[in-house]
Amino acid sequence: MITSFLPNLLAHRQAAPTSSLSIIPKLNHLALLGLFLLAPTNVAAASAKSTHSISETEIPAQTKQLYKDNCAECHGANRTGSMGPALLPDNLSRLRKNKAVDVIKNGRPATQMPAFAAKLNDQQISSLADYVFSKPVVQPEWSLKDIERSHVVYHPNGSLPDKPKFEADLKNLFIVVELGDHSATLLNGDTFEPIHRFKTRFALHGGPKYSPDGRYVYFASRDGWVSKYDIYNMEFVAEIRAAINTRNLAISKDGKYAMVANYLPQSLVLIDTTDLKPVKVFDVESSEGKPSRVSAVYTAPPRNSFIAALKDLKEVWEIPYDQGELTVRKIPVDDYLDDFFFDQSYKHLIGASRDSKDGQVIDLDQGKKIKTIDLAGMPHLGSGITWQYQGKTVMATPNLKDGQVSVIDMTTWDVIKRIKTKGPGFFMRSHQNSKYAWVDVFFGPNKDLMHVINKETLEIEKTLQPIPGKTAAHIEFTKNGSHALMSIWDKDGALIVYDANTLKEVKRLPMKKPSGKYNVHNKTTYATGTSH
Ligand code: DHE
Repeated sequence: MITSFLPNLLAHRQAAPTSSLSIIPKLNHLALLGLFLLAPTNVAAASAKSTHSISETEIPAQTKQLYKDNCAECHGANRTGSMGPALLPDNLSRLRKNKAVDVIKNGRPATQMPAFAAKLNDQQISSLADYVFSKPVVQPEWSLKDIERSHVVYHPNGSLPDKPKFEADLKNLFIVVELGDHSATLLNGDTFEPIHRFKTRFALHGGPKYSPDGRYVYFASRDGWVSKYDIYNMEFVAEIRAAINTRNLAISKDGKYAMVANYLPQSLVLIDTTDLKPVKVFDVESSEGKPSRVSAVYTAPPRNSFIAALKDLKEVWEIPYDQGELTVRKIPVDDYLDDFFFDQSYKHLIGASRDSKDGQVIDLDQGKKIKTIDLAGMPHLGSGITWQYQGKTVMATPNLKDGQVSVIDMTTWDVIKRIKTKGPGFFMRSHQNSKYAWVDVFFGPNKDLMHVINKETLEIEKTLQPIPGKTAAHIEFTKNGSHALMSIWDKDGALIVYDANTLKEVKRLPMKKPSGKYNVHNKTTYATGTSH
């Protein structure tokens, strides 16, 4: 609901202090994936702003003992996570206390989180919930040694067959992330038949990223786990925990590196994708030593670099990986910029200002701002797409605060149209072979609607309502653009396949809150209609 989810979401666009504490347990093992307790479950749960700002020093000793006796084994003695997720305020900022109490009391279905109602009384459960939301006293650490200790190789590189274990067009496969029970489905994009369903780490975030040949897919979880999955063999091959609180990951154009963006510690972690060994940890701080969380990291293929958005510094970082030294290029900007979009040449970066009043165009070669774009509705640039309109390239972005899609001329950077929608949207998609762009109405009473915009007229051609009352979101097209796949964001949700021309439903697959879906061809070719 807009009233509940938006404050939280907007809060993420604003600076907030990072928590503190100590520790470092050693982690591993995929088999233990179900042991998760209190992290985000759904967008509704994400809705409340964290009300928990007490310090760990205010927590009674009995509560700490209760935690030690009942929780520490899975969640780490110092709450930084172990087999279960980290239970630190920043990791839980998307969760309400009453939901936390409910999970402790009743357990979490489909995981190994047990119910404590028979063992602990209401007061004890409530005090444990206070504890997990309390600010730790000592700054948590996750050093290179901790990262290395977490590293697991299930199948050494080259040990699995190179021939896929199934018949399908390997470029028209989809990975569908199902947040509802922390799973993913490998889907055939021609037949729309699931090929395999498997457990993932808890609470994945950001799009999974493919190797250039599409054989491997890399996932990042909010708890810092990076997993490499071999699609041909349908097996995880390696994992590593890069941080305590991670945002997303990006893969280099040559597929050799993964870069992981983190809030806690404030770092970027470069990983060799062969077996996920860490290569380098970049402490993210200004020249004066002021640290910053990293909002997200992006790959810039034509530049052979990674580009990072920083939460707490007015800088954009570019890290080229083709020049021997991994030197950071720090580009000063005149505002905190979150949520990036790049033109197809990666010469220009469009960033949203934290105060949400505008977007800024940065010329990456010159390293300076060249234009301010009037985007008052808080654009979600990460969801931006481009297409050809009347002989010029335009980009379009939904807005997180206003019910409108902004269409921007990418030569003049003027907003040429604001398409009114039934509410703020989160994800927007198209395909170069489709005359339509799809945008959801993620927030508010009309969350069950999906608009289909005609790219030639810039008007809404049709508004779909697949399941009244259930959030319809996140479209991705098949390789040739013939079909559009939609998510119904519900525990008892679905993936709905539409004919992308007639806009008629052709198939419905039950799924557990399918958050996003990712087509191998569209992603590995950096297609214009989708996120990169
Ligand atoms: Fe996301 C991608 C930031 C909340 C689902 N989200 C991204 C990316 C960024 C981002 C920067 C692009 C990185 C990438 O794909 O590698 N998201 C943020 C936030 O700052 C925000 C508002 C707050 C937060 O807690 O992180 C946020 N995001 C959410 C959610 O609540 C969503 C709806 C549910 C969830 O998964 O937690 C959500 N975000 C997604 C998805 C993508 C994503 C499904 C991948 C989109 C794609 O198709 O590429």
